[in-house]
Parts: sequence; structure tokens; C-alpha cells
Amino acid sequence: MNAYVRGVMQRLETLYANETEYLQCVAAWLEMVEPALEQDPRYERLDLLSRMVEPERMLSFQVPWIDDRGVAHTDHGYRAQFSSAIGPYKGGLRFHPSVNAGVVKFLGFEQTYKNALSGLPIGGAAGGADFDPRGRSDREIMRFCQSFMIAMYRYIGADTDVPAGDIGVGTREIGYLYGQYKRLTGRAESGALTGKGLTYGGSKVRQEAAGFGAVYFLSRMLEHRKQTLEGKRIAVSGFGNMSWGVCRKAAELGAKVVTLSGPDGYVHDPDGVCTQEKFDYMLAMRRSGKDAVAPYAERFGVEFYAGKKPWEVPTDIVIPCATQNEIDAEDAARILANDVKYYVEAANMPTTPEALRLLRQSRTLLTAGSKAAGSGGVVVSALEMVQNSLRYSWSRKEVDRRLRSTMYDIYDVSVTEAERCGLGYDLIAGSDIAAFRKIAEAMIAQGL
Ligand code: 2IT
Repeated sequence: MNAYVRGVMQRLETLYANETEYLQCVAAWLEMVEPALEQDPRYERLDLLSRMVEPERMLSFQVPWIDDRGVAHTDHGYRAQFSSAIGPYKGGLRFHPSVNAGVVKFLGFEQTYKNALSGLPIGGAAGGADFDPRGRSDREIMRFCQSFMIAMYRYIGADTDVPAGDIGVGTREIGYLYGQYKRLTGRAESGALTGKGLTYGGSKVRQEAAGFGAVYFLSRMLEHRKQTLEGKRIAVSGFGNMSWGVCRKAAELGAKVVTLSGPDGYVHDPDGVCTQEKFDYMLAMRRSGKDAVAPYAERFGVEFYAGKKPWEVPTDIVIPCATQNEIDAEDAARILANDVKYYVEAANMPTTPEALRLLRQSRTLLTAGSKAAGSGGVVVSALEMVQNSLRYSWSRKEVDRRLRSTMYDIYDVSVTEAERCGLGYDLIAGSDIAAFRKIAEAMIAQGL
């Protein structure tokens, strides 16, 4: 690291000493964009980096609610409005006990650069609460979402900040959040949230988008080696929205997802998660609110491995779809020992720094980062905003076509940018630098 970059990082470490995920993602990113910084003296002269690595505004609020037994709870909510350089703040909400200020800042940072890559005019944000939806009734979820929105509604809007879903927040939660926003503001402002239901302004393919996007991106990596998805075996973690979309698109293109996982362990399905019945069962497991994957093994008569991660199953492709830092150095060593050929981050920052270093050293493994490969969800969110402002709704085919071509564009810009910086075929550095340049130019143009 050069002295300027080191100084930026030290300032952040002083300000946010305990926010480990946040410091981790910024440190990894600084390492990737350093070559671009050295090519242009303006970035340092204007101290752009200090402003790029910190949220423009950080909201932190209490979320009180009452459960079905009449017991009062006080959870904590956040919204990191990270960057408005290229458009309104935009990004997901996560409801999970692990959510804290550092997790929200990490997600907001990643989202900013993901969104810049999408080519659409959206800034970056993320939010959420440490609320645990596991085992909560539908009415409890509704009351929690309503209370969350009471705290947040003044700070969001179609031209201000547009929240969407993430872990623990799906179409149902977005519906309750949107309903409360409408009541509080008296406006049917559909562009204020994305991931809405199809009956009130949602976009077709939004639910599938995150997983579809990752597989479209992967297909270009395969093409680079003159290969296709046909007959390939894929290990996936998680069993939520992202994994579900990956299973569906992979099956459509002739590949097989052979693992799914949850906090309880993983299942190995050698026949592949590739029938409608299995896709639907994934949704049913999610709806049950139990957050466990073991029932899949029982239902389809396959093996369940309690407390284990799916990376011990040898496959051609690995796609982590669950959460941050789920792949550590030991997992990375196993992935390399299994001679996996493609590693596609779909979840946000699923790889620890040590694991990523190991994976990137391999000559035979192609690696893609989540800011590029994991952007399918927000790409269709941005398309949902377009449709809302047009007061129109595109066909499924049209949205899917736009998603696919956007993922291809992101792949192409990542390849081109890495080559331009003399880094060879490096999708992570290429995409980080491309997004960095775009935001940097927008910030310079708008003054400080
Ligand atoms: O991580 C992500 O890209 C999301 N949670 C989706 C964000 C969005 O605005 O659709």
C-alpha cells in the first residue's frame, strides 16, 4: 500500500475500530484499486478515497414492537446511505441477529460498487435490523416491518433512497414495508422500494434475478475457456433466494446443483436440485421460517451432513450463496484440493481475506467477486425503478433479456479494465477498478 492509501485505511480503523466486516471489505478493495489510483493524481489530490470508503450518512434507530403474547421487544435498525454519486441511494435491508453497524456499512460499501457496475444510475446503501425472524408469526413480521418503516420513512423515497430485500427480507416483508410507507406519506410512490409483489408495481424476474445473474456471469467465464454449463456439477451454499435462482438457471442450462446448506449443515443431492418439485420445496422450506435445510434430505431421500459445509463435495463449480465469510482458509484449501475450476461469489463477501488469497493464487481456478457476479438482484431492482417511473411493466422475457445482457456487460467491462491496467484476466480487480473509476469521475464532476 502507498502512503496515501495507508493513511485512508488508518483513519477508518480509528473511526470504526470494532467494525470488522466493514474494515475487511474496504481493505480488500483498496488493494484492488491501487493500480488505478497510481495512474491518476487527481484521486489523491482531491482526497477522493476518504469520502468513498465512508457512508455519506448513517442512520441508527430503535425498532420497538410487541409479539403475539403481548411481550415488548426493542430491536435496533440501521441504514447506511453510502453514496449518492451516481444516483439515489439504493440497496437491501437485512433482518438477522448478526446485523450491526459494521455489517450494514460493509453491505452499503459493497452495494455502492455493485450498483456502479450495473450501468444504471443508482447510488449505494444498505440497512437492516438485528431482529430475528426465525419462528415469528406473519403478524409479528408485519408489526416489526411497520415499526421499522415508522423510523425510516422520512429518509427514503424514489429520488432519495430506495430499499429492497436481503437476508430475512423478501416479497412479504417488502409488502408490509411498502404498505406502511404509503400510509405514512399518503403517496402511492411505487419507486420508493423494490422487490415489490407483482400486483402492486414489482418487476417480473426480480425474485429469480440474483441467482440468474450469477449463472449468466458464470456462463461467460466458462466461455472464456471454450466450455459450457452442460453436464457441470455445482456446489452451492444456502437455500434462500440466491441459491434457488442458481438452481433454476443452472438446470435450464444443463448443469446440476448438487448441494444446498443451512445453519444446520448441508445436503448432498447427486441427482441435482433440478426439478420443479425441488425448486418449490426450497421455497416451502424458506416459508416455514425454520431456517434449516435438513428437511430437504428427508423429503427427497438424500444425505444430510449436520454441522458441515458443502465444499467437501467434489464439483466443477463452487457458488457461495449464503452470507459473509462463509469460506475460510480451510474451505479454500479443500476447494483447491478438489480441483474446482470456477469459483463465483454470489453472496456478499463470502470469502475471508486469507481464503481469497489462496484461491487467487491458483492457476487453474477462475474466480469472480460478488460485486460483479452477485449484482443480478440489484440490476433487476434498477429495472423495477425504470418500469415504475414509466408506469409500465415489461414482460418476463424482456426483463430476463435485459438482466442477461447487463450481466454480460459487467463481465466484459471487468475483463477489459483488468487488461487495461496490465493485470491480465483478473475479474475481481477489473470490476473493482471499473466501478471505482465511474464513481470517482462522477464525484469529481460534482465538486466537493
Ligand atoms: O445485495 C444486494 O445486491 C441486495 N440485497 C439487493 C439490493 C437491491 O436494491 O435490490
